[in-house]
Amino acid sequence: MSLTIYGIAASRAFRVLWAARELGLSYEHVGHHFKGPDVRQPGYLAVHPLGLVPAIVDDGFPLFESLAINLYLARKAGRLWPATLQGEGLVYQWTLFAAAEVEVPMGQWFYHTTFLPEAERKPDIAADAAGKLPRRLDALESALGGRAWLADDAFSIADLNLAAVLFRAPLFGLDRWPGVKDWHARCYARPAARAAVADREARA
Ligand SMILES: N[C@@H](CCC(=O)N[C@@H](CS)C(=O)NCC(=O)O)C(=O)O
Repeated sequence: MSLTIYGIAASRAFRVLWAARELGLSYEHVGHHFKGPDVRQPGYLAVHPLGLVPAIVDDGFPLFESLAINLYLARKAGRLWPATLQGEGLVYQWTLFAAAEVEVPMGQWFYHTTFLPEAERKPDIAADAAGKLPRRLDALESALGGRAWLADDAFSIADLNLAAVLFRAPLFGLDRWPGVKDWHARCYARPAARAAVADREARA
């Protein structure tokens, strides 16, 4: 039984490292930087054909796409996985919502307000992204509707995947969405999340 997780913690590998900690998995962490050169080597390209991070190799089985990796690891461990079929449907819904609806505007807003050097920021891209996020946060606020978690009644991989994609949301500001704000804080108060954030901040 061996699991290798590729990608520095200060990247989307953070999502997988958080999940692995939540699941109590033992793993080897290979902190390839997404800027290379390790990710350009044929050995790594056989694991992730685009040379991006993260990726895993689980007992010889390579897999990429951070949120898909998390679904796989949770399903395999039989943990963070809802007991009901409807709960499972919600795991797919919120994971695809994270990838298809939230990741791009969240990332563009962060890049063009904070991350890029000022000269490279494009205010029109930031404004467009900032215009898209409220409807998505409204949807999440109403789905939570006073509930603690997204699927069934327990923290699941649905919460982890969406909260991980919303890592920068507090910077955007969540005061208009108190349910989302509390849910986000609940997710990041978990010991596994705190440890993964600490690794990320250490740029491991
Ligand atoms: N959808 C992919 C995105 C992977 C991705 O873009 N990773 C970044 C690091 S966070 C990367 O490797 N960037 C290097 C590049 O674009 O060349 C996932 O979630 O795993």
